[in-house]
Amino acid sequence: MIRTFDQHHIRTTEELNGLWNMSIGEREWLTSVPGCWEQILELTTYQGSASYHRSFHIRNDAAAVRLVFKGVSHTADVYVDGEHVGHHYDAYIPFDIVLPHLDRGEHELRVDVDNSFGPDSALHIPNDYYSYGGITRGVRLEALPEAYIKNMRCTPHLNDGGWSATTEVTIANISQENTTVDLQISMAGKEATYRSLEIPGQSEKTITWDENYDEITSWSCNNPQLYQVCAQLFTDDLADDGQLIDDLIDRIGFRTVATQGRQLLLNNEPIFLLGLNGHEEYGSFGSAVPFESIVQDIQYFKDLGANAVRTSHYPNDELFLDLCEEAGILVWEENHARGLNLERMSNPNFDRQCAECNEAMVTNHSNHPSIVIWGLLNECASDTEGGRKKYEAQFSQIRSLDTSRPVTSATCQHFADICLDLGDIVSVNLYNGWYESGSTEDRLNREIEWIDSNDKPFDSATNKTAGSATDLKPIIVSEFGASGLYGFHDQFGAQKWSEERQSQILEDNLHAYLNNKNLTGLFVWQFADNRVSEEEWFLTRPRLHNNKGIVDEFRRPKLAYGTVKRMFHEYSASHCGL
Ligand code: ADA
Repeated sequence: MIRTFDQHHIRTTEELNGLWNMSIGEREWLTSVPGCWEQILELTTYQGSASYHRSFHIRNDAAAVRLVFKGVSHTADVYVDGEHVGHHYDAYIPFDIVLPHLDRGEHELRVDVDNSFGPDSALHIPNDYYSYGGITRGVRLEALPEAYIKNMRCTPHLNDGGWSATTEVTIANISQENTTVDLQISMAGKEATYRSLEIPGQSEKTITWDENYDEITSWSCNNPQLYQVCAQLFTDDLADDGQLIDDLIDRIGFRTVATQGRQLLLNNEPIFLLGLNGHEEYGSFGSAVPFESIVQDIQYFKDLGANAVRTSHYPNDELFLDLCEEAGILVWEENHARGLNLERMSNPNFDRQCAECNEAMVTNHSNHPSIVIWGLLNECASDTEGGRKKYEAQFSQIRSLDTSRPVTSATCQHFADICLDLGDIVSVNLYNGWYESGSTEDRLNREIEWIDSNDKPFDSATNKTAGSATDLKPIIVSEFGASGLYGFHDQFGAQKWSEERQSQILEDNLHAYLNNKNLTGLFVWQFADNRVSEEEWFLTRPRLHNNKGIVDEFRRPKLAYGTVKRMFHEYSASHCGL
């Protein structure tokens, strides 16, 4: 499955998920796509390259064929009938390849996949999560007509209590010849028709439809109402029996998100984020999380009383986003970068690989109503001038692609960060009780005081923040937590790594944060334990896992699960209606 709903009723599509052949040198395996090679027992620690192959069948004449890869970890080289047709880096963003006409009949598809670390890879490095190997998300084959709907983007607006939306549809003409088409777009009982659109050969045209909508039910956490938006393309004689040649269906929710002072506003109402951080990973399936497990995770989030999730530290598969918006879970979606110091950020590929990730994340996911915050560059060098330049560039890139959501970055550069003025929200990762000791309330208050006096424009001449005081910004504790090894109990609750101690630390942190009027939200680090790289991490990560999950990697709840659940529910009950 690629999405939880059909995106096409007219365009012929076929999922290439299922059994593929995989080989490393002379060795061959039958394996699943989506999948990670770490699920094969003898390959659980293999890092390197592997070749995936299968055949596919073209049944009808089509002008072109599009191959959609939702995620290959982490570098892919794609071959069709032996010819190299595409190269892609970064496990966490989708890519597609449009191939001009392929004859009817069988064709060979081969994907060479590599998950090794090296200078070419600025973002996949030894880290506190694992860069698995394989075709880890779904693959789809699509038959395209000469003119096809390449993209559709829909942004809702709320003005004086009424809803409107701007829908942009991009049509691509892949033939050499000019073509003329008709386009029909429909949503929530409204429809617009554009006739005789001329599209020169090898070019694209974007149509913008602004429309007001009545009787709309807003998308919210308690009532996550979704609407289908459908674009249909016809040959240029719609009035006179035009042929339907292509379509694209997506789903949106009518909701707005904004910040005002300390508040985050959803549909103009303040909302407090009771959130969880999560890696895209499940036990022995690695980053190829089975659909059943994603559904179960969402059920856990609801059971916990959480209303938000942060996709730390990279964009997630759309199946996860689809399910979040069906369940009314808000998403902070983050670009791919974790803990990169200035030296890492100076890798010659860093800027380009980040820019590609940002662009793919925002352009592919902007229709998802669940996404309410874009995040970038978790815990990178925001305490250096060199780092600041890169933060500036990435904040501005994301804002140039989408102005409808606040942008933030989670920092660990306590009392030293020089980028706090750049984001719409200030987000801090605080590990009081685990890496630091002392009173959590005092620690938080010191941090807030410092943030409020330092989230002003930075002046590189004086190396200080400058300018007059601006409005206060929302502050989120984007990570807090403690490790607890599943099944390790200390009845006195004193020892670190025990489930009891983990639960106590979370209780103490939650108590401080849920009672602090200056916070706009919090995200527990983390929902589930995740595997980490052996290089650089084995000394501090027992079982080679980050064990701060409130469930383990197989979703078995630890004591902390009950604590978080109780405190989230108590908070919601006491703030009901606020
Ligand atoms: C950081 C980081 C997380 C994780 C966490 C921890 O804040 O953002 O990815 O590594 O620390 O467990 O120490």
